[in-house]
Amino acid sequence: MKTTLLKTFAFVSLVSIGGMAQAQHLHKLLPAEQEISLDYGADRLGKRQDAAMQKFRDNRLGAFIHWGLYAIPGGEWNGKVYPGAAEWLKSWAKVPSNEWLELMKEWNPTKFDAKKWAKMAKEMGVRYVKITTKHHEGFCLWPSKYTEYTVANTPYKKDLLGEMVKAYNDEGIDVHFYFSVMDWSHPDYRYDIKTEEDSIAFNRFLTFTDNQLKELATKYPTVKDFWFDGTWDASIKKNGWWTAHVERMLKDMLPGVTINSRLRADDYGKRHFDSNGHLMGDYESGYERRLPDPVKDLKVTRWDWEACMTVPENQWGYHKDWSISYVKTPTEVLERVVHAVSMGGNMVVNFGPQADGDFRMEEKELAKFVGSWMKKYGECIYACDYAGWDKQPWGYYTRKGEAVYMVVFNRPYSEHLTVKVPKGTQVVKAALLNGKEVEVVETARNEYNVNTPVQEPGEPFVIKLQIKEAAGAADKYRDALT
Ligand code: H76
Repeated sequence: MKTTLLKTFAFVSLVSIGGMAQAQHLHKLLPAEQEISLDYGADRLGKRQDAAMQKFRDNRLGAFIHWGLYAIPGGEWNGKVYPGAAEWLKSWAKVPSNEWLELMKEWNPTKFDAKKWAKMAKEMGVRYVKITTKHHEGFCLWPSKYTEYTVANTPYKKDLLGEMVKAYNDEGIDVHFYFSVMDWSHPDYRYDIKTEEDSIAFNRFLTFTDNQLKELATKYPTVKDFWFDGTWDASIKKNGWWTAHVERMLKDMLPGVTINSRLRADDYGKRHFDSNGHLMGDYESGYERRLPDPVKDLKVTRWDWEACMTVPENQWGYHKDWSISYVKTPTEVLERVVHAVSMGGNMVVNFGPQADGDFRMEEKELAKFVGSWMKKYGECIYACDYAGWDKQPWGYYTRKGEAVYMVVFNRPYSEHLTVKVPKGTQVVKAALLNGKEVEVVETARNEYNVNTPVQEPGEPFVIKLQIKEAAGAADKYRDALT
């Protein structure tokens, strides 16, 4: 009996991950007259325009923190190192929950210093941090009164989440909560609802989850966002009403709070985008470890979105051996941040702290590298958006009002950067961010050469273009993209 259960569990987990990787959420908009009526579909059309959403958007660069019991084994169980995501080790090594949760006895991050963490984030230039309050394993970084599997029942005892919220907020950094609905520690969790018993148990589980969410919203009222994960199972798709209820409940409790699309399923179990093709939640959160195609996927500029990325191929929690997969260079990480912003999205870079509360060397170096670049060039990231210009091979455009930023990753041998502007747009001036002017030559209608400055160092750099547009030019160009 036990082995069968475990096998089923491992199978379901693998299917879940496979399904996630391939999930292509359709967002085909139906003509208005063909729309069907939904009780649990999108509650809004188009982007949210309020100040809290604008802040979310303007932040642009965030950090993810994946921290839980999985940091202790760091990808190794009984002498075997598993190459899969470290935070899924329980599943790879088929460890029963009670055995896994024994790790709580070893949870004592003596080097943890919330202020240091917040300083590191500040120096990196991130404007927000997404923290795993509870990952799939079920272990809570806050002293939840609805389960015994919390930090309160470890040698560390203190409220880790509370310390983090305070420290980040003190540095002026927004805190977002990651929350996994799927909970491997809870006996009432179900992957699917097949019997009356399943349905009764799962309803108890949903009440438990509501209680935990209300507890988080009450204890930490400065939280700006809930980012749901572990919401792909049939049990949740069959309870779309509950996802709509959670969104409403949190928005009633915390005015302005933002919620990711991954929470949501509609009346028919359609996720992220409802059966009429409208985004549910406030921003699309399907871009995990991948980005939209810079040429084909520009429809993403119709809604807010946030991508998140790992530094190795697929490690979120701490894994002791990063040599088993490709690890991105700091410049590659930076390029993804710029790429996301150039397409009107946010980027969240993941960190998997060690069990002792310190960060691995590679992550410290990465944070420093990004931070020193952001100090010089952050003007092209914060509060910037999709520019609507044809992408060129030298890099990416971002835009803020009448300023278009060229973020140059590849310098051509010719030293001329081609810029093609939409009809009715003129480049008036080009300069480095330190104010030094750069030569611009009009080479054809709607086309310029911007000459790269010789003295720039070998790092990606930014040229700011001041532009002039005929009224409506940008809007017209955007329309043509659909
Ligand atoms: C699959 C999966 C989860 N989603 C990512 C954001 C990580 O938390 C990973 O474990």
